[in-house]
Formats: sequence, structure tokens, C-alpha cells
Amino acid sequence: MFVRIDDFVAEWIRESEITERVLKVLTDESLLQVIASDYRTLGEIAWHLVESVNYLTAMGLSFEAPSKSEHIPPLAKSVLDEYGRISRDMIHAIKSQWTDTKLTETMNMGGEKWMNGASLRFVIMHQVHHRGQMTILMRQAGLRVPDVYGPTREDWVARGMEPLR
Ligand code: NI
Repeated sequence: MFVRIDDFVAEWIRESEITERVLKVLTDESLLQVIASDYRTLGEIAWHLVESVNYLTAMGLSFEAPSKSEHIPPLAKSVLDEYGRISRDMIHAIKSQWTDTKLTETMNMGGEKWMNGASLRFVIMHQVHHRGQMTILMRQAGLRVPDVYGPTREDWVARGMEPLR
């Protein structure tokens, strides 16, 4: 639960930098990686991270929706660029359209009453959840998983150290 917009923005920026680090590693070919048939592809999950920023428009903020929300962009670079764009626009929107008092207001979100500050927390956790799914699919696609909340297995190996278990 956030009570200050500045705290949300600071955390969003930290988290979105990690997400961009992950998105930067994706290749066009890897977007088709799946854990099993009928499950979301790596590209679909990556695009879901972009689209789900739209949750904040359901909360009443006004900014431009993803450019191709009905289709996954076929290029990894397009996903990365659109993520950066929507992330910047959302931050601008919340800083210019809301004040801290808005965060303690309650809104009906999908049939439940949520405080806006709690919805903002959900939006960040939701990104983290799907980013974790992405790193699994990235390994299956043979990509090098970057540092997320500290060195990854690949980082330890690159440093000639025994990976932690
Ligand atoms: Ni989701």
C-alpha cells in the first residue's frame, strides 16, 4: 500500500529498470518460447507486462494505451520500446493528474473495493510475478538471464564461482 505518489514512482522506476534489463535480452526468435503447448509464449508474457500498465487507466489515470494492444509486436525491440514509452507516460500521468490524497480513496476494481494505494502495490507485484516467469522461459530459450535482485546463476558461473543452491 502506497501513501505517497513519490514512493510509488521511485519504486516503479527501480522495478522498470530491472524489467528493461530483462526485456533487452529477448531476441525475436525467443518470443515464441513456451513452457508447454497452450501456455503463454515468452513474447506474450513480455507484451502482457506492457499491456497491464493499462490497469492504471482503469483507476482513472489518462495516458496512451499500448500501440498494438491486440497483437504482440513481432519484434523484441518493439516490446522494449513500448514498455519504456508506456512506463514514462504512466509516471507523467500519475505525477500530473493525482495527489497523495487520491491514494487513500477507494475504487471498485473488478468487483472488489480497493484503495488506490493498494492497487498501485498490486500493479508492481503483478509485474514482478510475470517477470519471474519470463526468466524461466529465457533460460529455456538459451538466453543469458541478467541480474534481477542480485547475481543470477549465470553471473556466478561467469565469475568462476560455484552457483548457490
Ligand atoms: Ni497477469
